[in-house]
Amino acid sequence: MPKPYKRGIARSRPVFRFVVVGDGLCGKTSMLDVLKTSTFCQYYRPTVIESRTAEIWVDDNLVDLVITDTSGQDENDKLRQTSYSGAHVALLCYSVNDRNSLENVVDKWRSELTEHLTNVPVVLVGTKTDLRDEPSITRTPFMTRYVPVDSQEQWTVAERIGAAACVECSAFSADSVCGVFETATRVAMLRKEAAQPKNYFQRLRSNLKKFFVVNFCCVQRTAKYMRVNS
Ligand SMILES: Nc1nc2c(ncn2[C@@H]2O[C@H](COP(=O)(O)OP(=O)(O)OP(=O)(O)O)[C@@H](O)[C@H]2O)c(=O)[nH]1
Ligand SMILES: [Mg+2]
Repeated sequence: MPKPYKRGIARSRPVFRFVVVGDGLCGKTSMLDVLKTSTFCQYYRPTVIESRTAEIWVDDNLVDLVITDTSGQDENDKLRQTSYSGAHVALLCYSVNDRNSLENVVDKWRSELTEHLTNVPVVLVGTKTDLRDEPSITRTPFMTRYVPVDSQEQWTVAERIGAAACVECSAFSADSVCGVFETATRVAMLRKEAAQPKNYFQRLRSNLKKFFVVNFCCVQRTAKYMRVNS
């Protein structure tokens, strides 16, 4: 039988909701697979929409994450737009070996996020960094589309879209995948902290409000239970 204090700890853990967006094939699902199972699959399996959970330690806090993986394909635009509700942070992905996907960060994704997420921080994520030094990409400079994106360009775009942070990873080599989610969690924590009431009276008012809401829910639940069992 589970011990009561375990339930207490589990309940007090912060929970943050992330939504992961970006062009189709840019590597969103692979990044989540590595976070959850530490395995990389080289075969492409298109996503429709999928919700996953994960636990992560950030600055000595164990945090629960609920991550919505979306489809980057245009034909799923309508469906994807239903997944934004309740998100604390948006992870906007592009692939460092595909300039088009970085251009779409500005041309497509920025406006979609602005439309559906008000006041939600965005973390710009460059994926597939293992392909940056791939000879088949770097040896074709005459095809400008295939010159990999460098960190400086990434920061310029991050500033342009007002991103809260900018990170890179490779699902293939598992390099910095956890770092991406640690950064996003820190951004969510900072945002939550900033939204906390600052002075004593604001804190007191907010705590009293929480207290009454919780107790009101308990009373309602007890009344319902008694009605059902009477
Ligand atoms: N070399 C390399 N390949 C990767 C990496 N991440 C993903 N891929 C490959 O890129 C392809 C697409 O990856 P997905 O993670 O399915 O892409 P996605 O962004 O989820 O695509 P949608 O679900 O259509 O939006 C797959 O064949 C992966 O194996 C990476 O870090 N390095
Ligand atoms: Mg996917």
